[in-house]
Amino acid sequence: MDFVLLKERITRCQATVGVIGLGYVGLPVACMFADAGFQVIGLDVKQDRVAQINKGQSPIQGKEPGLGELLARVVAEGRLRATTDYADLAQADVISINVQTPVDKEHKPRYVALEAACRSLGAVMKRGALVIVESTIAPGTMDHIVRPILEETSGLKVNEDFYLVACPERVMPGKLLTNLRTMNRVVGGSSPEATELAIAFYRHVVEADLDPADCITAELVKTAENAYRDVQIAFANEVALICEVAGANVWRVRELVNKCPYRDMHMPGAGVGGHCIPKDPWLLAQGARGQIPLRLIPAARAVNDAMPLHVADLVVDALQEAGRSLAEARVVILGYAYLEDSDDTRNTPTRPLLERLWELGVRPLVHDPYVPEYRSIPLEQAIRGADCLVLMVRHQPYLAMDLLQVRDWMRTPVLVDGRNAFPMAAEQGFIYRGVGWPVGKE
Ligand code: SAJ
Repeated sequence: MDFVLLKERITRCQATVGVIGLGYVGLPVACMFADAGFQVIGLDVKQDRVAQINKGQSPIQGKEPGLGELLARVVAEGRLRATTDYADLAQADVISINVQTPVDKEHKPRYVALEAACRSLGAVMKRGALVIVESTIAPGTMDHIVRPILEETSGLKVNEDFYLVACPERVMPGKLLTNLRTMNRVVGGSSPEATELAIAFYRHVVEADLDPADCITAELVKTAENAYRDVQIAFANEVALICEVAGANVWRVRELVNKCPYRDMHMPGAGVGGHCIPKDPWLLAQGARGQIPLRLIPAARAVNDAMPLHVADLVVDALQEAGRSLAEARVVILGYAYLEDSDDTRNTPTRPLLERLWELGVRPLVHDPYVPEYRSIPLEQAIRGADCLVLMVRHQPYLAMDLLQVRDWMRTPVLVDGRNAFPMAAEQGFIYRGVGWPVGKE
């Protein structure tokens, strides 16, 4: 395997690049390496997505500044082509794998897509290729799953016949291209040569640090950085619950806690959604291989998963004060996406909230300006005649509402605030409940 030749081809952008998985991560990756000057072959199993991309149209909904234009340009220039056929990757020098790695109901990783990608790639991969896994994976996955499958299906041996690297993505919906350029990356190679090749590769698009490591370190960093965030959010949520009964406003408490050096109390809220934070703590936990008792990570997940149910309790409490029975109350949920000004609904906290309210006999109406199935009713029409608004996401159109006008549209002015979006609502005549707000003096 000619390390020098491959490094030369990568450095000069002469390497052929394959990107497996053209979703939220893979598509921006494919576009950015095409834009850097590489010939890129994008592979996805969804024929309609491949067709859309080959027409220069982005299949990604929501606001992704620059992605649509970049995709159209690199496709028009012939630098990016999408395919469903793995045989098209046979000549690829560098292949990046960006497929989803969810966890199941038992919080165990579901590697169906990853294993399928490795098997299909292994069957066609050429000798001397550099394979990079960007998906977030449990510590040990490269060694126990990715490497064995690639070796078995290719007949090649890692570090002798091909290079293997774990380089977990760090992107957020709404900032995909910026994140890929500006966020530091851990480059975890199966050998120092693999790491060196991957750093030369990423140097073409990443302006930030490219930190060399081995595979297991890269797997641990990515899952730990997101488990860190989940634990921090859970701490803020538990302090919010304490504030409600103790009679203080958690937002003032948080402000003053964070004036103390080395504190960074996160934001309490209606729950934790998305494709990263609810999942990655379980991937990290998997790395313990059942050999140590894990208490903090599962507890944090339980605290955060309970927040939408707490919001349901606030709804019940507020309607009781307003004298509206649950059966008759017209409850409107504002926000189905998991994150502000995004259309991404994966693991949205609004779903368990809805399930809980249904159990209680409430039949809420859901509104979300970015999610197709919930944006057909205009906001004013959704609010008119309502007895309770439940703010779950800080979408800009909600923050821009004139609450006095909203109050006049409603039958009963009740506002339950899951994200501290309307701290002045009580002064504006609403029966108000907020996560972390004092429920009322004893
Ligand atoms: N959330 C809170 N309180 C907080 C922060 C977030 O309740 O203090 C909730 C959000 O409402 C949302 C969920 O948690 O429902 C996740 O929010 P997020 O800001 O973490 O956004 P994500 O899911 O897109 O996470 C990504 C991750 N980025 C990468 O994996 C590269 C995460 O590591 C980042 O920290 C996060 O973006 C970010 O910084 O925005």
